[in-house]
Amino acid sequence: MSRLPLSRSALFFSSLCVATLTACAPTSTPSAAAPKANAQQASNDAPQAAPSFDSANAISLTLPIIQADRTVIGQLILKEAPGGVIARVTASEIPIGWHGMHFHVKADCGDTAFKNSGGHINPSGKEHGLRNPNGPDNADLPNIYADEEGFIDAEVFSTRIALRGGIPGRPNLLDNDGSALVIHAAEDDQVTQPIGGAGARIACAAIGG
Ligand SMILES: [Cu+2]
Repeated sequence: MSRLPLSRSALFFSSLCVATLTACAPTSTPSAAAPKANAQQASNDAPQAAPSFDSANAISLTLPIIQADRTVIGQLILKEAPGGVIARVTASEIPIGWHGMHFHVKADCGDTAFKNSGGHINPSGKEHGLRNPNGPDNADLPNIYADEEGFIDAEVFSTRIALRGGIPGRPNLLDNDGSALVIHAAEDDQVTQPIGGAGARIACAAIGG
């Protein structure tokens, strides 16, 4: 399937911002505003479902993904599910190949190296890596792949985080300082500490905060 050239893709994203008032800003279902009080609680409890999950009032967020030069190169959609969070990533201008991706502790994509987003969300204190017998940490996610034209279309699911507070074993992405989805330059080997050798941070989406 042929893909849009990068310039048209960029136009698509900017058009999306105009066409839908919510496409380029954090949005949430007002009645499902995430409680702040129990955010980022440390717990070794097994991941659990949100109590009395109400799909009609489930939180859904649409957020811009930016690269180092501040341009918007894609979109992150987060959807609350009874047992975790679904994350859909669409992006362009990503170097071909596999890339590590994690949830970092702060909704701050303000510096070009995206270091302001901090380290991994990890109140569980587990080691990094989906293939690590002493892991994974709360931030860990599968790798995503950018095709030969630099496009990513991926959807992943994590049972180790949440979009509201108060769920044992699942820290809230929407706590007081929010969080960030960070895409790295290289593949995450899912074993090596602390980030699987995934290298520099090349794209970032601020979540809440
Ligand atoms: Cu990371």
